[in-house]
Amino acid sequence: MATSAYDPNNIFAKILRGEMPSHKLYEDADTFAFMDIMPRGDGHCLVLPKKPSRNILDVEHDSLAAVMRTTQKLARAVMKAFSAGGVTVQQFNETAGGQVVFHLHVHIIPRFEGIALKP
Ligand code: DGP
Repeated sequence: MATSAYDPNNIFAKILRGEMPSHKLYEDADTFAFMDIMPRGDGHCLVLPKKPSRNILDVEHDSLAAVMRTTQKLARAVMKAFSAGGVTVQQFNETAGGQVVFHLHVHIIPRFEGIALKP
């Protein structure tokens, strides 16, 4: 799979190392979740594996499974917390795929009937 190398100085790696602040929502042995700094809707948050992975193209299966377990847990939690009618789960890979920060992350965005996401 032809992807670039993982850059240990990407912004999410710094957040994981505690070198940059974040609004933490959840943490376990394998994953970390925090609020998105540019929310596309109320309650927009991100789930990351702690292990370095650039995106879905290079992530190890155990790490990916852990991210999806946490994604399900948080999707249920934010839907309840925001009394949302649904939830959008999104994930971008490489620049052409819309990825901006190159540490794997999953977006969780609570959704409300008739309300579009901010661009
Ligand atoms: P993408 O790689 O396209 O999935 O977008 C990266 C997302 O990360 C975008 O929604 C904004 C968010 N983001 C970027 N920098 C920071 C940061 O320093 N802190 C937080 N909490 N979120 C960030």
